Amino acid sequence: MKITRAKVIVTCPGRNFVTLKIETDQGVYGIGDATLNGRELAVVSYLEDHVVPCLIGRDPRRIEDIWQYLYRGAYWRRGPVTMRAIAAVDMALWDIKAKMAGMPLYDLLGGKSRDRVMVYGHANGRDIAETVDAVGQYIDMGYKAIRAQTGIPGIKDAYGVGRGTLFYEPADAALPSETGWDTRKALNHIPKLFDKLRETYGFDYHLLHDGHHRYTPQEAANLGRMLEPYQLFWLEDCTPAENQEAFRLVRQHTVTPLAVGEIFNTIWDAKDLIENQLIDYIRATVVGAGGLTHLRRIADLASLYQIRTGCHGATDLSPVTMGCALHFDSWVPNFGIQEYMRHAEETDAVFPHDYRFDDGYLICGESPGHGVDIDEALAAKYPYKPAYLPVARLNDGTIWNW
Ligand code: GCO
Ligand code: MG
Repeated sequence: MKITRAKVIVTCPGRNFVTLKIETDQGVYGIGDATLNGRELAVVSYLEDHVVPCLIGRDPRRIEDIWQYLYRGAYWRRGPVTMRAIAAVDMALWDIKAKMAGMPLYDLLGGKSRDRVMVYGHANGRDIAETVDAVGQYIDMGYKAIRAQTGIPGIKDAYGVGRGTLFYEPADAALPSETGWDTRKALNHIPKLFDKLRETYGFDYHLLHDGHHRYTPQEAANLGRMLEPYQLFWLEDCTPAENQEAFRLVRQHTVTPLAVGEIFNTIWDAKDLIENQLIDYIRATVVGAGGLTHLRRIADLASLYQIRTGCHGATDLSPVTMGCALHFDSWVPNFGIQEYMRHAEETDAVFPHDYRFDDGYLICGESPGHGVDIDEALAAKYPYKPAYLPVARLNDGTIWNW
């Protein structure tokens, strides 16, 4: 069996997506996601100019060998562009193998460990009252777990606040828009949000919060401690993780569960965090961390320390990643939760898929493969539109972590 063609499809049905379609001499094809929000075309070139020529003629059944070939063979290991390209190939190859076996992908991974996948949605508002209402809407839709973010008085476009209450799309401008940040104001305001949420809805729902890399370790420890009475499911990205050791300080001072990893590319980004038990949830996902082949390794390492998974699932990961993630989530023994931001209707139409939402859970489809396809004719109607993530500045103009 041979790979005969691999093609990169760029489309913007509501937002930009990069998709890889691998075709074989047996008529079976596979689909992979290669979207890197704000740097999409770098991955397109990496795939078209440097990966696709190496794939033609290879046996698509040799997933592990092709993974190692692309990872070790590049010599320049790791990084978001390389690992997204590898992830796209990996997803497409698993899709092909599962289709050939006539099995849903979870069966090939080892079979289901659970019937349904608990997801969390994003509730946000310009102020506490609006966020409290938005959380109520999620509860009414059946969600058991909700991430809550709010506007903060005195901060221009605080992280996580969208235009409506239910949708949030940060990559909103042809050049990065400028937002503000003020840690003092945030530390004063965020605990009030969770106080109100617990007072309004009680303690039966899981609540999550994303710090989006804004705090120093000491500030993150302070926030984690202040949030303890509200028993969060997790506090995410409380401090940047390039220095994994930074989480030790946070950990020493708070029992609020910690999650990190949506920008991790490989197991090496998480190794110290996991082995030193500095986190509770690992957020690496299929497209970010080299596909299913590599994400499995991260999850297995995490399982030794009772650390659970919490795959990134924002709208900048295409339905292809969501489909793969749901097969992974259905199988992985140490599953925690899956992020689920709803895609726009146009996105869902371009990527026909067989997963579905039901009462706070996503249910993985049963069709052979990962269950997500691309409608190429429809995709062609939505040409690429440059869109960047924002930047953040402190009051004195200093660039901060967005
Ligand atoms: C999340 C994330 C996203 C990111 C986005 C960047 O937890 O869902 O923080 O909202 O900001 O994926 O492109
Ligand atoms: Mg996040």
